[in-house]
Amino acid sequence: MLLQNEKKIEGFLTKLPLVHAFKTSFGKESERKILIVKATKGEYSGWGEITAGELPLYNEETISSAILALKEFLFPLALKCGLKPKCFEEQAERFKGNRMAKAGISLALWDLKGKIEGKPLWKLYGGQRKEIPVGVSIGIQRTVDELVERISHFWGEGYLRIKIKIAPEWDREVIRIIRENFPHLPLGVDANSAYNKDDFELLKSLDEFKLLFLEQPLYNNDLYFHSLLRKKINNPVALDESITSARKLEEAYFMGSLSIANIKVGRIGGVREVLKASKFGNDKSLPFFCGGMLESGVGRAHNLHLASLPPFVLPADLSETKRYFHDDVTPEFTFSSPGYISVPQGDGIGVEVFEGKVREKVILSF
Ligand code: OSB
Ligand code: MG
Repeated sequence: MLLQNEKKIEGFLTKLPLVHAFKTSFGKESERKILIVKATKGEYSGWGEITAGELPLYNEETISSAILALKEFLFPLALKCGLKPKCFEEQAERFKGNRMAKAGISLALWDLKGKIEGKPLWKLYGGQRKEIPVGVSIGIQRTVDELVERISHFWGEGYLRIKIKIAPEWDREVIRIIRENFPHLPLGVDANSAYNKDDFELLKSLDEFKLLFLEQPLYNNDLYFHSLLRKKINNPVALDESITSARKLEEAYFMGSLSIANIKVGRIGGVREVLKASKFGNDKSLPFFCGGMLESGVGRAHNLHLASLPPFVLPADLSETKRYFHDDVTPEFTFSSPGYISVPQGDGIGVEVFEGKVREKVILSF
C-alpha cells in the first residue's frame, strides 16, 4: 500500500515480439526489448520509455548502460527533485550523455505532472495539432518484390509517405525499381549512417528519383561532411543520428548540414530538449518530423503529444500499433482518419498503461 505522499520511481525491462522483423543498415530485430519507467506520487503514476537498443548500433547507448545510469545517478536525482520534471531536466544536464536514459525519466515525470494537474501533455507543451500526419518506415526486405508488396500494402492503408531503409547493395537499383512501380509516391530513404565521404557520387545519383529526403546518409555524429554533401545534391538531407541535442540542431542548421530534422525525444535527451529544438525550428521555419524507435504504446503516446508542436509539419515515423506489435501495453493506436493518428486527450499521455501487461512481459524490474 502506498502512503499518501510516498514518491517512487521504478524500471521495467520488457520484451515485445515484432509483427515483422525490422532490418536496417546496422542490424535486424525480430523482437523489441523495451525499458519502461514508472514514477508514482500518491495515487498518480507517470510512464516513460527508454529507446536504447540492446547493442550500441544506432547510437552509443544500450539497455544495460541505461539501467546502470538509472540505478546509479538518474533515479536518485529524480527522487531528490521530488519527481518534478523541470528540476530533473535542469539538474541532469551536468551528467554527460546518457540521453535516452534521461529522456525516459523526463517523459515519466511529465506524464505524472500532467496527471496531477489534470492536463494532457500537448497542452502543457503548447502543442497545436489535434491529429498527427503519419508515415511508415519499412525495413530492408529479402527481395525487391517483397518491398514492392510491403509498400503497396501500407500505401493502400493510407500512410501519407513511405520511408525505406537503404544500405550499400540495397540502394540505387532498389530505389529505381520502386520509382518505376510508384512514379509519384512520396518516398524518403534512410541510410542510418551507412555511407562515407567516398560515396558522394552514388548519393548524388539518387537525385533523379526525386526523394522527399535522404536521411542520415553519413557518419552518426557528423555535421561537416553532411554540409558538403548537401551542397552537392538536390534531394533534401534529413538528419537523425547526428542531432544529439537542441544545440546540435542549431549547429547543423548554421553549418548548412540539413534541410529537415528527424526529432526523437530519446536521442536528444528529453522533453526540455524537444521544446528548445521546437522553439528554434519555429524561429527558422525548419521542418521537423517526429522520429520513431519502434516504441511500445507508452513511447508512441508521448511522441504524438510532442509531434503536436508547430515545427512538426511533416508526416511522422509513427504508425498504427498493428504495424509493430500484436499485443502492446496500451490500447491500440489506429488511424482517426486515413494517414492521421489523433493526439490522446486524457490527462498526461492520455492513454491507460496496462500495468498487468507490463508485469506479465517483464524480464527484469528494479
Ligand atoms: O533510423 O529512424 C530510424 C527504428 C529503430 C532505429 C532507428 C530508426 C527506426 C525507424 C522506425 O525508422 C520508425 C518507427 O518507429 O516506425
Ligand atoms: Mg533514421
